Amino acid sequence: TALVLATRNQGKVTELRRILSGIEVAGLGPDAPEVPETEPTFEGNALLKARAIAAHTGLPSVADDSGLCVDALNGMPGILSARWSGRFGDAAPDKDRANLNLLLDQLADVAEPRRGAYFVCAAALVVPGGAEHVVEGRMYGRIIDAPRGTGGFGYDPVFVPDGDDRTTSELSPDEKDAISHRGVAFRKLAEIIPAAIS
Ligand code: ITT
Repeated sequence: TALVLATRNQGKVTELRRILSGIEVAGLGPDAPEVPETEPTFEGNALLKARAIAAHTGLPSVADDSGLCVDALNGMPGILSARWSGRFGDAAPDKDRANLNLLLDQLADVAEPRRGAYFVCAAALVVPGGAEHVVEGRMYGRIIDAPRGTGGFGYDPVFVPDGDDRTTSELSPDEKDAISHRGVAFRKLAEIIPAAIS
């Protein structure tokens, strides 16, 4: 194994395997530690997760901390995006839908011109006993008022990226990767990875 993906989010795992194709990656084992996200920034939390898994496995590890920042909500849910509705963990399969419904409720009285939002992804690489890197990607767009599409995960069914009329759930996987916060961040990280882990 060249690299461990320090995430329990299956939507991220699917996308990261695609974006990092060509690099050998492994998922987390069942005994991997839970890492509390205690930092106030995406970068800080991505580094916390990558450091913890690098220490646990002794292998170079990459982590993704990401979220949706909504203009009319002053940047919320931001770093709280995964746990906004109060549901936690892998045992809550309806968590994504609960978060999405909360977002639609909060924006119910917000008119179209004020429904701007962007996704952020911080991508961290930690090599045991070696370097640490963290880079960021963003995708700008707006929140529509009812979910559309079946692809992606999380808030994708209500996010329409700038320059398109479809939600990121309605894009093909390749189309989403080409413009997404995660695609931008991890393509940057992929340029660093070969030298960093050799
Ligand atoms: P790990 O910490 O195990 O990686 P997590 O889901 O808890 O998993 P985050 O704290 O980074 O990860 O939360 C990211 C949340 O932001 C995610 O659960 C979605 O709700 C949302 N999100 C991030 N990227 C997204 C994307 O591409 N499309 C839709 N929603 C996204």
